[in-house]
Formats: sequence, structure tokens, C-alpha cells
Amino acid sequence: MPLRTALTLALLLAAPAAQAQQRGCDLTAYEHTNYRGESLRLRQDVPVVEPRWNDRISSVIIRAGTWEVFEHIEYGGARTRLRPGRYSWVGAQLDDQISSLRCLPAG
Ligand SMILES: [Ca+2]
Repeated sequence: MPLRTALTLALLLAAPAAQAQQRGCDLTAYEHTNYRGESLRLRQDVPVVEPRWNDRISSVIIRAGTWEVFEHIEYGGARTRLRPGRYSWVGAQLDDQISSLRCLPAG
């Protein structure tokens, strides 16, 4: 197999893995305030949250990355930017409203 073909194949194979987890991104979302209820761990951008989590997140813990959370899917509507830390409530504007999240990796 020519080297060029091999490299292309390697890139194609590597791409899904790279998308599956972004380095430096780690957020756990909770159903209720104060990290109660069901939780959902995210390691990558989520342009459309899964239906059962749509408009349901009330608190988050960010272990890595700066995250932006959005009112609408595809990063639309009201937004807020959150650095690593604990947020026992996402605030009145976005409580039970979040529909997409994206990560700005650290370093
Ligand atoms: Ca929403």
C-alpha cells in the first residue's frame, strides 16, 4: 500500500476516536440543583443534547475545560461561559433550558 494511502487511512481511522473525546474537556451535568438527581458526563461538544436531557440540566461540575452552555440546540439563544468549578445552580436564565454545550479545551 502506498504511503500516502496508508496515511489517509490512518487519519480516517483516527478521526472518530478524536471526536469521541476531546482532551481537556470534562463536565458532569445534573438534573437538579446541588448535583442531585440523574447525572450525565460529557467529554466533548454536544450540539444537540439527547432528548431526555433537553431543558433539564440545573447544576454542573466542570473538571476540565471552559464550557459554554446554550439555551437552544446548535449553540443558539442565551449562553453562559463556565470555567472549571462547581455550579450548584446554572442560574435563572438557563435552569431547565440547556440544549447544547461546547468545550473550549484548556491548553
Ligand atoms: Ca432549551
